[in-house]
Amino acid sequence: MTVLTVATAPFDGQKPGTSGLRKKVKVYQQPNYAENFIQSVFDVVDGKEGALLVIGGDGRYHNRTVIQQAIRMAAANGFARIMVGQGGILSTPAASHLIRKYGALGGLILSASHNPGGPDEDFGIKYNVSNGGPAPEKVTDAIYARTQTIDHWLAVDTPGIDLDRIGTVQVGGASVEIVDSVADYAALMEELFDFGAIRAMAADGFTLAFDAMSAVTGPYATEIFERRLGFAPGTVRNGTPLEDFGHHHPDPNLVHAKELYDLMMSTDAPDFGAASDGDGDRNLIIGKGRFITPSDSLAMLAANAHLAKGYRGGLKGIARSMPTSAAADRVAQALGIPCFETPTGWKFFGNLLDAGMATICGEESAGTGSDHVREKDGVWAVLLWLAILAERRISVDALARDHWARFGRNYYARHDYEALPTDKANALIAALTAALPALPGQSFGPLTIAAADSFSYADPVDGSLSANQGLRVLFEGGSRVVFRLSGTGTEGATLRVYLERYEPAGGALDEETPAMLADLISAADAIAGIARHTGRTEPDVVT
Ligand code: G16
Repeated sequence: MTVLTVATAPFDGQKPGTSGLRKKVKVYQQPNYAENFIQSVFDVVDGKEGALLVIGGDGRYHNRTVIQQAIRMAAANGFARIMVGQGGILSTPAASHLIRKYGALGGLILSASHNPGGPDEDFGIKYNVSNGGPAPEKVTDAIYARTQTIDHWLAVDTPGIDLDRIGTVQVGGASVEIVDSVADYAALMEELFDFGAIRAMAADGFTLAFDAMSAVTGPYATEIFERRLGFAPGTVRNGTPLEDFGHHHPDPNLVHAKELYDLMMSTDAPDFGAASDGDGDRNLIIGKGRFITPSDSLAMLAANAHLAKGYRGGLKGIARSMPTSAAADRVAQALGIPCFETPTGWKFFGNLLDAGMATICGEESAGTGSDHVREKDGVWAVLLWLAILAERRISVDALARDHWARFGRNYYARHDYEALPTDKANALIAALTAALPALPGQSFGPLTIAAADSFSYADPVDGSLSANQGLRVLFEGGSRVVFRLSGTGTEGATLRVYLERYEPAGGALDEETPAMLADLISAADAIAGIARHTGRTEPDVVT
């Protein structure tokens, strides 16, 4: 075998964000760019000799090119085995499962998640560690440091392999296994959920619409929902992964999954509607005539999880990211289990899951998951909902009303201001950070500020500290506004404003969310000067 040593120069100085390194495809197509990042990963991980590496992606444009190169590089860097999803396809949760099941050292996941794909759109690479979860900050910091000094990368000098043929081939000293992208994941789902009960509900006429958004979950959803659970052919929509996601934005929210939303609000609505994103880790849940916010979904799943086979023993704890609503906290309290509040980013759940301190986790950004893998998991969330409905045999709307009648309701919305000039967004955050100490006691319309701070997190397992994780403004009565800059955008800066108002059980539980949040929305602008700093008077996306 010939190993090429290619001279290179340090990177563009950008730090990988919450989910690896996301950039425009054109950036990734520059000579040495992807190679520099991959070599930097390999340079900082120990134990490559003789180890297994998992590689897969969401099928977006440039996926196959980078996978071929990653295989050559992994072989040259000493990995003995490389496991690749057929056609280069692995959903993020399926990749997490393969890493765990086969004891891999780690995995490269090629995705820019819910961001659009295509020659002018986005690409990304993320490294997951041996527990199957995203690399923790100490690892991403080390990768970043290495990108600043890198001067060469290694690759076996060999043509590309056939990524579509299942089987094992040799690349340099490594054996490369092309595996079925779905089989192991589907088997795990059958362990966690009583497929017979869901199949019986489907046979009784319960209907489902699942929008795979022309992204990675198509093959998973078709196998599980249509073939194994017996939902009608056509249940899975947009089920073929496309390199440009059919020109859509594979983000399962009310803006980008509008067709599904409209269907679910129509008289032809099936009983259950769901969607997942580019790489299959996010989920959108809509019942007939009833949208369930991700924060509520976490709380409702946690309250009912014991009805599903894999969770009969109950939950050890719940974890949610800070901007996620406190709905889950009330469930944890009722169950007598802890609820952890972590910074945004799935990687912060890893230690809690590994330590057995939490069983279910969730984020307002449409992510829900459990200790079955170390990523959020879109198809899993749909299956847990279906398993619960198969036991309770009520509608999504009835389940939601029942939940709010018991726990109260956290009205919730997120306003996104996208593609802002970075300096303006930073100036807004800096000014608000400076103003925080003076906020308590000030009133905005009927709302009075009780407390304001910049969120920091001390990991209860390893004690590591993460500061500046979002600005929180808490009002008397439990309402809240959170301001934070996105870590996943690829164009300028995105300001996220998270709005939450709590109505206790017995209160106004069935009102329209925008009306319930109107005072908070005005207060948020007055407090942060959104229009003044950004010139924007309306958010680009409301979810
Ligand atoms: C990623 C992380 C999520 C996190 C989200 C935040 O999601 O995996 O844990 O909640 O980013 O995004 P932002 O920083 O833009 O608010 P994904 O689905 O893009 O991998």
